[in-house]
Amino acid sequence: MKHLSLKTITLLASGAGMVGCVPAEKEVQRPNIIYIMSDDHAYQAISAYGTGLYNTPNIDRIAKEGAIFTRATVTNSICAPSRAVMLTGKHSFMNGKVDNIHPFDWDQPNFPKLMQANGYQTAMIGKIHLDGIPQGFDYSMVLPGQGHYFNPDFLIGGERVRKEGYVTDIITDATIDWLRNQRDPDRPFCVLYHHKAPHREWEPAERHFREYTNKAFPEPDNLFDDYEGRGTAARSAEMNILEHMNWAGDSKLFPETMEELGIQPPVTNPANATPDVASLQKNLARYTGEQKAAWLETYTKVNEDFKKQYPTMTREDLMRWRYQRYMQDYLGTIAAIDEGLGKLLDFLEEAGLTENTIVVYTSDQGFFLGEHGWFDKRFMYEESFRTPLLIRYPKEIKPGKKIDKLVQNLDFAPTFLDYAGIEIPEAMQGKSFRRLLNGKSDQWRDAVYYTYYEYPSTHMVKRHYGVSTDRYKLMHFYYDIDEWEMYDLQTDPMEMTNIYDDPVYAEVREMLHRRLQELREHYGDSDELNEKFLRTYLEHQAKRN
Ligand code: SGN
Ligand code: CA
Repeated sequence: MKHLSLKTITLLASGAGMVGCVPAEKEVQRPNIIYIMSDDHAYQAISAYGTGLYNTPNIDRIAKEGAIFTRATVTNSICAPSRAVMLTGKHSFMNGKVDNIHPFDWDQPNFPKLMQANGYQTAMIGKIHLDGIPQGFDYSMVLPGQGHYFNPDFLIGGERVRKEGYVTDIITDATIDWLRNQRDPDRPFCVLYHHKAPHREWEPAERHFREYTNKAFPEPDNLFDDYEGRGTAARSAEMNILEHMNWAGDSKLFPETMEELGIQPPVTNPANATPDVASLQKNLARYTGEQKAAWLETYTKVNEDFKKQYPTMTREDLMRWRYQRYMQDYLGTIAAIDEGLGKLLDFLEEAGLTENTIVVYTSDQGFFLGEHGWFDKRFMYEESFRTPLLIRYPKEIKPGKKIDKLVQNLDFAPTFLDYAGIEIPEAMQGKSFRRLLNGKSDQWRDAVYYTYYEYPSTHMVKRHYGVSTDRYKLMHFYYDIDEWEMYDLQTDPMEMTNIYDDPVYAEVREMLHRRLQELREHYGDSDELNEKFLRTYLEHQAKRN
């Protein structure tokens, strides 16, 4: 790999076409990249997407001053695999990290390593969720595993350090500090600013739980979905807000309240259940005395209020109450993300970095916010398949741009390399979407491929793979079932009716089967690979039990 000059690189004025060649036409400064990613941040919880659920003024600034992708999706809707895809630009079955269980091989190429080798300074601050020492970063400060919201531990250059405070604020401050004080101002940088929030169990900062426990949010139309019209996978998944969410760990009922009212922890697959009361106790054990006192003051009110209502509540009322509790805490954690982003954007302005810095906001996947009665992700259904994606780069992106092309997290690595003027390795399976952003072309793929593997596991979402075009979706659920589902996203955007056997759609079904097969061949996926990953998964589970 050729090393490029430190501060500047000679690039073709035309943009994307310059990858790999360096003709002497025009000197331009290489852009900086700030790649912001949250964990489980549903696009429904960003006001720029117009869903009317929640206000995110600072995230919206990126869309106003740059571009918003309305149909960005992930290739595998779960945390660690999504991160592996973003780093490597390869599908899960090619980079090997198919689920949260299989190990990730840091020795394989990734985009930060390539940027580092080409004169960029690289930093990784926040949640990475991939075991082992991160490779490709000059500086790393990462949460071990899932990390904690309050007084979290970090691995700084591999050494464990406990930091007092709230995780989102700590990650924001560390990122701004690195940008302000620790980097070499003469070299371009690429920093991964990755939040733990809004991952379960949802613990907002004190300033936010005080405020959010008093708020009410609109319900989705299919909160009371009975899963008729879908297949076995939807009916057997364990992610219903009323049936499977923890009362203590998630809804913050105190163990005494549960006992007094005779409320039992949810019934979930015993091998995979997250303990209910123990979860809450474990999280609270990290709080300082002061943090805990504030927490108790707020959530005691919640418990007292619930105890008064409970005797007369129907199942519907209970679902409604739990949905509100869920949104109060989930959105409460996003409030700190939005504030932090505001601080970062202000810093960029102050430091004169706005013009030449690409700011990307995304999530490792989408999330269900009560749609189908669910929380969590994993399914190829829209809410978890889609992910928010907003990008600002004043030099190349006109403000207020809206793009509905089918981009994926697979495309991030090639896009970043393209902007940095670094050759995109052939082995990367994604495509740079720079030309969609700068308006040079609107040629793009017409279908995307998806895989999901982690089953049997927490939430019990069955193994599946599928294809989606801009209008239709076909999915195959396999392993302990063999079922196909198909949806028309235009007539049924909430995916309530499986039309796989509907004769009206016979031709569409054939077309989707063909596209699915083509994509599986194109990306190198197969039933044999599914078998291989299933075998190692089951071996791992057998060893654990
Ligand atoms: C934990 C969560 C699950 C979540 C997985 C994976 N339970 O087990 O709800 O699906 O992580 O999430 S919790 O009660 O322990 O929070 S992922 O984002 O890491 O893939
Ligand atoms: Ca996640």
